[in-house]
Amino acid sequence: MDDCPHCVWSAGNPGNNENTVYYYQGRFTVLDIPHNENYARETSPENNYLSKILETKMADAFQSSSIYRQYINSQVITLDPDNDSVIAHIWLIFKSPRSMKENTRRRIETILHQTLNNHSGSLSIDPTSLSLTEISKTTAEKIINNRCGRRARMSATHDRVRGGSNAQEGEWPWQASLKINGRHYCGASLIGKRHLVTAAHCFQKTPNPKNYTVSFGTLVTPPYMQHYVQQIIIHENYIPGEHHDDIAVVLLTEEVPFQNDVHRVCLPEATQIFLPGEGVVVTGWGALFYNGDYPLLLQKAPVKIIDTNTCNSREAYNGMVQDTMLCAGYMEGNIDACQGDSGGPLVYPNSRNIWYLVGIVSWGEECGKINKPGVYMRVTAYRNWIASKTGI
Ligand code: 4AZ
Repeated sequence: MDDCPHCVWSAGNPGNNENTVYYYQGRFTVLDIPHNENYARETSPENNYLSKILETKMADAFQSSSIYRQYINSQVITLDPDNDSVIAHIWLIFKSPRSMKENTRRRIETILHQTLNNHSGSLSIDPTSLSLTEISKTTAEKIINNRCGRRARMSATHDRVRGGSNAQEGEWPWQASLKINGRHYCGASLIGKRHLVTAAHCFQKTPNPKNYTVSFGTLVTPPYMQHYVQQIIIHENYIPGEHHDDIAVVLLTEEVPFQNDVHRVCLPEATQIFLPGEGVVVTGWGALFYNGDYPLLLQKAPVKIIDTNTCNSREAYNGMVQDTMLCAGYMEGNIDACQGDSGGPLVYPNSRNIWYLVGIVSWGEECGKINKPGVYMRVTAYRNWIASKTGI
């Protein structure tokens, strides 16, 4: 795990052929939790809080156990509120030599049993409720790829957008390329099986859905998993040439089959707060410099959320940044979104490494200039609008 800090999981140790990777699905009941339907919602604070505690407990237990070398990952997948308890559905990955498989499995059960039976924390768990089933790799991947904001498999080697670097396959599986007549025109983010969010100004050239296609993956051409557009929904208050309400939803003609390198990002709840200084990432196939070349490979750039007052200072945007917008980048410039990144995602990884869409690339004065960071539509401000148009 240490060589892969950003991985949801990494399969095995290359060069060690003896190990086989095994996947398990499990569940147990957390007792004495006042009934609250919010636990069921994958992005609720309640779900996230309880999942984080359980994930930390499990990771600590496995990492300090005799099978710590076999342990790859453990996650809470869903929470299911049930009277005065919550059923936690979990997902585990271990590696072990085939001959040790049954032994490892018994150890996993024993460790989980002991961990869950230990009342040292504030949570009490019914140890008799524990069940564990081996599942196939395909099933395991399907489970992860149906959740929002998770990465299935990727070796997050740390190797544009301006000032960025090449993205790895599967690193930003929600990133889409919106093309006009087959040419990359804007970025977009997959938020559901048929829905994307992007910037309203991406449709200024032509509002006809037939002129657009959508593709995924890291290479912008040739298009990977090409999809067609059924409907474009532009924010009612968007005015071409102005910056406010620069958001649109795209409905595809068909569902996108989720897989390791193509699946949806999480939408934050309307009340979620992202603080200045928080580390976020902008991705896209936009220009590497203002009026510069375009890359073939998706680029990623680490940026920071900038306080709106700072961003509205006289040297910066002098009051043009509204509270439905968010600045991200650096006041000293250099790393930034650029032309062709518009509509694309600005994402934030929470403490469980689940990725949330916090911004949509919208505008800025050129790219990477001092005191002119990128300006994004603030997704929390449009969360209810997105729900009203998509049901998501
Ligand atoms: C554009 O023209 C554009 N530096 C997008 C983002 C930024 C500047 C320009 C932010 O699409």
